[in-house]
Amino acid sequence: MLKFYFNGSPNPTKVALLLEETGIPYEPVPVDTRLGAQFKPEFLAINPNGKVPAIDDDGVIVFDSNAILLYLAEKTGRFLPDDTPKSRAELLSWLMFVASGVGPFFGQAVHFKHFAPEKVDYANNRYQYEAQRHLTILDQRLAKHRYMLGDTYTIADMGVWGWTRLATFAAGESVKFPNVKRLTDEISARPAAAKAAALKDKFKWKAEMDDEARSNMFKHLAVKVA
Ligand SMILES: N[C@@H](CCC(=O)N[C@@H](CS)C(=O)NCC(=O)O)C(=O)O
Repeated sequence: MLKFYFNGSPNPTKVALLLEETGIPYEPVPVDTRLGAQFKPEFLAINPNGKVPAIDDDGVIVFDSNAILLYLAEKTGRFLPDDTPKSRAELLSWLMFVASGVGPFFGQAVHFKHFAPEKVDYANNRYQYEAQRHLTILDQRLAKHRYMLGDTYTIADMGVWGWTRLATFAAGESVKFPNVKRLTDEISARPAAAKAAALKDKFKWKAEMDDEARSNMFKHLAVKVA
């Protein structure tokens, strides 16, 4: 059975959504990153990058959330746009936009807004700006199309949803993106999304963001490289 290495954060949750949408049987394997489980040799053998999500699909290993979305969508033939060069180009473009833009910039926006041990105005402003810039691009796209790729719900929407369900946490209460909210709310109302979001509640996790958690999640605190 497919093993799904995960925690309750955005990148694994978008993969949980696709697993639930497709109904693929899977065994969830919790990786408590606050306890440093991502650095155990057995997990690094699955993902040398030491991050969740990753899957082991009967010996086929895939890591990085958007790679997993594409792998599973292509394997099942589901949640993909039309099989034309134009549609595939759009899928790859928006999926990579999520992978290289939305994910990393939202991740840093959350870090500097909520978790950085010291307040750094420059970094906070830069990543808030970038998070909001990416949201603006998504919002403009969704003003013209029901879904990211047009009329069909695809893995590009799932990739977006993983992060936009936390848009307020990442970018602040005062930031309003009505079209992004419409899509996010529509997906969140799907039974598969409720199951994906609830998956983490079946396991026990370290709740405190204390010195132990910081030492596991923010390894740079212990070294001076610049
Ligand atoms: N590019 C990766 C990023 C994965 C990622 O950053 N995962 C976070 C949770 S959302 C993680 O495992 N953090 C633990 C750590 O950095 O030690 C993806 O899209 O899957």
